[in-house]
Amino acid sequence: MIIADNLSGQPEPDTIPPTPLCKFGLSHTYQNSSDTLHINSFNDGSFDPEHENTNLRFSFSSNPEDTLRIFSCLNGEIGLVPVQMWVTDEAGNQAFCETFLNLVLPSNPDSLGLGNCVTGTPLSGRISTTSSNPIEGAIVNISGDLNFTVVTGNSGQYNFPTSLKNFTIVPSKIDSTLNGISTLDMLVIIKHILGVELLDSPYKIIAADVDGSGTINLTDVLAIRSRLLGATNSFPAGDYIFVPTNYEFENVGNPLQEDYPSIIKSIALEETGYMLDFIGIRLGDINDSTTFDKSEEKLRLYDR
Ligand SMILES: [Ca+2]
Ligand SMILES: [Ca+2]
Ligand SMILES: [Ca+2]
Repeated sequence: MIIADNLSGQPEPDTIPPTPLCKFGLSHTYQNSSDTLHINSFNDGSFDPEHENTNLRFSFSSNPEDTLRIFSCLNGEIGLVPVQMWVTDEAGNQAFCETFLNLVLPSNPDSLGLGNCVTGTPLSGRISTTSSNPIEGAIVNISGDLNFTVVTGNSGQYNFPTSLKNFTIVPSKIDSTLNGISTLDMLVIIKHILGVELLDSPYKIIAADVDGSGTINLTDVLAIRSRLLGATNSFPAGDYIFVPTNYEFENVGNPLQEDYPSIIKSIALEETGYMLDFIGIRLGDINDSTTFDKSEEKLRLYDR
């Protein structure tokens, strides 16, 4: 609609800025290491009040020509990037709205040649048993700026293809077999309960509390027995408990009473020296006799 001026018959000059409407966030999965996006992708029905037929121009900045922007995962543009969408009407009036772009790596960055999309050092760590043997087939989930799931290979190593500022690493492993669990483990626990021979490491104590009760008693022995007899294929506390390798227990003789960590968060890394290794404690295997099949095919999963 054009408003006519009563005296001159000329249209009134347009002094009213457009009403910018941004999409609430846009997600883009990299197809190449650098992708070009047009600002129009962010428009969600912006309009010009009282000048419906005006041609609106959209731009990333106050310069109306600034319509294209190159995003590159090589520059570390991964995750949330703030975006301003400027709207200019024919008379040059401007307004903008703010939104964001979520830049994600595809689920198979290596195959698309995006393996170089790293900013700094990729995250990697090792998961091993209490006696430093590698734990193969542990599932390692990372969440934060990106979400990935990878599986440790036969060296116990895991790698995330990029470094992240904010993340949480959570390992897990399910093993419903009796691998490493035997009557010998029951015997070791019984000796501990009787005070004949106390378990000599915090990891062994955690391994012995298979019902997760926070204490070691006959219930744990019976749970192992029940599993050995085939009555169950799991423990109430799970199959594995993971503890960051460089975590120092406050009381090595009684770790069950403290709130020890089982994940690694980026915010805590400055204290821990950027160590991303874990010790995996096989519940019920107190004498650390679990073996890992080295021939098992390595898995590498992303984005699960
Ligand atoms: Ca206007
Ligand atoms: Ca217990
Ligand atoms: Ca054992």
